[in-house]
Amino acid sequence: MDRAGQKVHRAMQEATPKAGAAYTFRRHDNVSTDFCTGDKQYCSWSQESKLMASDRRAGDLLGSSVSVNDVQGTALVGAPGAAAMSMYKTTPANNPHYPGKATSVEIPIGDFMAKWARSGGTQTLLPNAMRQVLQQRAVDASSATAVTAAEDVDTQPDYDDPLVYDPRAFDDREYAEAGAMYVFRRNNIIISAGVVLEVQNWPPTEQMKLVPPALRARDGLGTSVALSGVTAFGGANGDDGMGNNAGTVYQYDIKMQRVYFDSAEYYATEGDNSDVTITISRDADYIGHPLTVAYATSDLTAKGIDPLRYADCLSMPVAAREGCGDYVQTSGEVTFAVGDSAVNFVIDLVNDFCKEHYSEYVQLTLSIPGSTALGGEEYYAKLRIDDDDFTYTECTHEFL
Ligand SMILES: [Ca+2]
Ligand SMILES: [Ca+2]
Ligand SMILES: [Ca+2]
Repeated sequence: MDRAGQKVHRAMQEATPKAGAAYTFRRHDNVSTDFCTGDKQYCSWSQESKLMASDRRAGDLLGSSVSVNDVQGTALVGAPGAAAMSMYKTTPANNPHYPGKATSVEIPIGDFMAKWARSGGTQTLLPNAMRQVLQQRAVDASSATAVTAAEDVDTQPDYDDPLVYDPRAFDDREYAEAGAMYVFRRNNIIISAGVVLEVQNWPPTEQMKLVPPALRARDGLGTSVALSGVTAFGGANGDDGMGNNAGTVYQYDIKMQRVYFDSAEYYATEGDNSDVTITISRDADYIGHPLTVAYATSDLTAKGIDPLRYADCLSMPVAAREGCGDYVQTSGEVTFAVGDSAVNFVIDLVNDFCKEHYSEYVQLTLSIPGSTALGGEEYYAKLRIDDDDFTYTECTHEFL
């Protein structure tokens, strides 16, 4: 702006435009940080914090909806523009990853669902979104061909981008605008004998990220949110479950905000430990309530086998164990009874006589029963399995 007398504002270019944020403010006595208990004229408001998603990306629109429970110190914030992401904060790759290497398998589910899951002989994490995108690509490609055939160069869309034509190329439309909900948790005020020792504060990134398993591109989870006690609701008005954009609402019990893995990394030694016990704890706030949490393992570098295979392997001499992996895939639910501050689950480990160069890692995740793995540092842990076979040779069989 060049108008005389007007200030010119210039802002830095943002790295993540429209990622969004939510701000918290606190009302306090205008000469101290104490609660304002007198007349309003003696109160003032201060900004406490700026809340942002740890995996923020441009266009997430975090803050499109907000709900706060001031008593427990929880804020639920919607980000309807967020793309669906893996727990490693990356957008999953599109399938098939490698031309010619994808294999079609029979899926033991109903024909209708199976058609969703198979798009051109491929499987995908987000089947319906994949199908929509493939259909859209076909439309794009045929309209581009038609325009080219008519030699009407002026109206030809910009199809320089090879993504449009290559069915195997990465296409972020498969994951766009799925939406997400983030739970932020306040560190509460510390008061001693009526004196505020430390004012309440909010860590700037989320305690947990909530994403339901059925979420797909353009569902818009977090268009609206509501929090009542520990019950959280999130609207996803683009959900197609009951018809195109019919919408849906998800409900969560977020007592999980007070639960955590005891350790970021557990460890065990093959041979020494036939299993490893994983402890999950919770803080005192909800100890008067029972709480069921779900847990699961997944392969990082370690290879998991199922319990049937494990039974086979256990019946073989250690020297003969081939294709027995490193550990037994484990998932389930465990319940904190009233008064329990810790619960356990056990992962069985496999011993063999194969030397391995590196320690193996297993990913451990927690979830609210029915949800996907929760996002948030306290809900992720790793199990490291150390090899004990340094006096043996490396094995050549598969699935080590
Ligand atoms: Ca061993
Ligand atoms: Ca070994
Ligand atoms: Ca191994």
